[in-house]
Amino acid sequence: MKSTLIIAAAVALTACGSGKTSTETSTSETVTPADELIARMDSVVKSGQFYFGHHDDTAYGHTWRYVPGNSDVKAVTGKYPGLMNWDLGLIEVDSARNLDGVPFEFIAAEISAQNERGGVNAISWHPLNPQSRGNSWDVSTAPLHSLATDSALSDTIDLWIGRAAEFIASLKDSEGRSIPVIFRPWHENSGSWFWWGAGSSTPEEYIALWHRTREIFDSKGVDNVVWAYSPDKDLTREQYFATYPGDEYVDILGTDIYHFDGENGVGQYTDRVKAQMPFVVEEAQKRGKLAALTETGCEGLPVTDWYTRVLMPAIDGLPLAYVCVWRNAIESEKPQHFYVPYPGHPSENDFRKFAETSGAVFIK
Ligand code: BMA
Repeated sequence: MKSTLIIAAAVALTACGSGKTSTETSTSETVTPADELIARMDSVVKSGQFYFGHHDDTAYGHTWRYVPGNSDVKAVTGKYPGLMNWDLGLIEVDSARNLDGVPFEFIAAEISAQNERGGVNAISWHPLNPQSRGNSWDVSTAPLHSLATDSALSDTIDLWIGRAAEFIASLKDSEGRSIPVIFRPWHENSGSWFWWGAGSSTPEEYIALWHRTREIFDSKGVDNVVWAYSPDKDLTREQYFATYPGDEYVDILGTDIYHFDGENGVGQYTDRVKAQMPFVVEEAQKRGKLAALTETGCEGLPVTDWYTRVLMPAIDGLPLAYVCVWRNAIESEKPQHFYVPYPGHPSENDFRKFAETSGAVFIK
């Protein structure tokens, strides 16, 4: 049963699911699972808090893989992150496992578990290059230049987007209800490292890809998606909006900004967040949308008090729906590729202090 409070909050909201604006919303309209998730995040923002997110949180950590209930975040703070991110890379070719080896069945089960505990799920997607069949980072060809004229290519992309849509539509809780998720496709497009990025597409081609994505989801009746747009760092307001799909397509205005260069990079990271997030927040509020720091983190945490000394002041005062850090890869594969401390790491106390004092939402 949906709670009346949530429904009331959802219909009262200025930000409404799937790119709707307040004027298009009426009390007679059905409240979708996406509307409910937006309302839930909006009330967290209004209470001065934000969801703390971690990619692949319960799939693996620094020293373990697929241990039921495990989480590096929980091992250190006693709680799960309020938001978990998952990636659909390789779903497009019907693989049973994603690009980091995580089975899609496992992802679906963990999304359900996170939903049951009252948490939020977000989904990113690193699909193959549909022309070369190399990975997302293969920019040797630029498929978006030919999408409008190459029907074999557009058939492939449509099939791939359709598979992502079907996976998301299939996410159900134990009572068979749709689980709302944030979907953040075609991310970091202002950089040139992905085949959909600035070096491989015009703004018009990029926007057309977003519209195509939405049309395919809509044609399948998918109503459990909260749509997030997330270009990268160092953008002016004008650059940020040059590839913006439009208010009818987006629910969350995000940005991905990472900390590089350890202690030497503290000032640069802070400047980057403070240069971009305030206008993202301002524009989100103006448009009746949510804002988020959709990806961030300091790889390997060489700045051991990064969470309280760098992240907290950088985002202080910004009404964000969530702040998500990237994954803790298993040590034997990528020893320094982790973004939250694991038990025994010198950042443990700092991360606990962050969890207790920053307003970040963690859950039991
Ligand atoms: C990147 C790294 C990669 C990973 C990809 C998708 O930033 O973590 O190792 O394959 O994200 O999760």
